[in-house]
Amino acid sequence: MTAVHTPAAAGSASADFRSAARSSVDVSAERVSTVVTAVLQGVHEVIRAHDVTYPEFQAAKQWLMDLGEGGEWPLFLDVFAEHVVEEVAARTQDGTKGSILGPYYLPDQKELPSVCTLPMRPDEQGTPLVFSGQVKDLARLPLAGAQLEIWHADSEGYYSGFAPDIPAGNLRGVVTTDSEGRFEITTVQPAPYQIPTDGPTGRLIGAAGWHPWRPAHLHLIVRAEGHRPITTQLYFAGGEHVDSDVAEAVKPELVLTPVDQCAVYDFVLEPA
Ligand code: MBD
Ligand code: FE
Repeated sequence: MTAVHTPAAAGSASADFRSAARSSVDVSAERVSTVVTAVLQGVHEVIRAHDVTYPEFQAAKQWLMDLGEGGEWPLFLDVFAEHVVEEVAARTQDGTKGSILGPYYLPDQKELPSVCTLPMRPDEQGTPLVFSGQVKDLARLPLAGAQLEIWHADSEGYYSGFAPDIPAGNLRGVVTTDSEGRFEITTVQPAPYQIPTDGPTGRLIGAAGWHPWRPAHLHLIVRAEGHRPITTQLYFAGGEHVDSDVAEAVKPELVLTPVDQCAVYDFVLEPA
């Protein structure tokens, strides 16, 4: 299970993000000043409290330059900061718990019926996994025609679109629920994800003596008309790193317990 990730592969999350996220938020000067001042005060405080030296400051500057040049800003921010943004968003969210989007989402994937198999290579490796369930509203009434965007790593921890040699769209799809809000998706068990150890994010993790792993997970965005979409992830009970996710994105409500390679999960969406 030692997947070899190249920084270049992780880096393409950067170009993808840039093209997808051009839509800018309307932010007042007051808001910019408030938030940016607070960020800078935090940095100043750390420098004072820890007696940060000139060589350390220059090394940090060099590392930040490497992070940008390596295209790893999306990876770094989604691993180390997104979980707190999600925590704040979750303060007003009812229904199924959310989790972070991460750097490997791609829009416009293959549309699939309620009972389906995700696009995969003819010789796709890995243990089969049948993931089924129902999408419901807060009153637990089924949501017919809901959409589940699903994407996950392969049995070596690689994502299509971000690793060489994996066909576009592999292990990604947009599934529509049936008249009872049900779905049944056949795929393969993903492997844990290792942050590429040879890029700037991995070098930082190594330098700090942390571990670079996320537990195996399925990514989902679940949408239904008139309802607030939910971005989440599902994990596997007893899996490696479930209790020590480097991205701190595991919630107890999001852990599946598969039986005979079948995992069941019902999603609950709140009104928009
Ligand atoms: C992942 O697969 C992921 O989901 C996140 C959030 C960060 C890095 C890799
Ligand atoms: Fe992921």
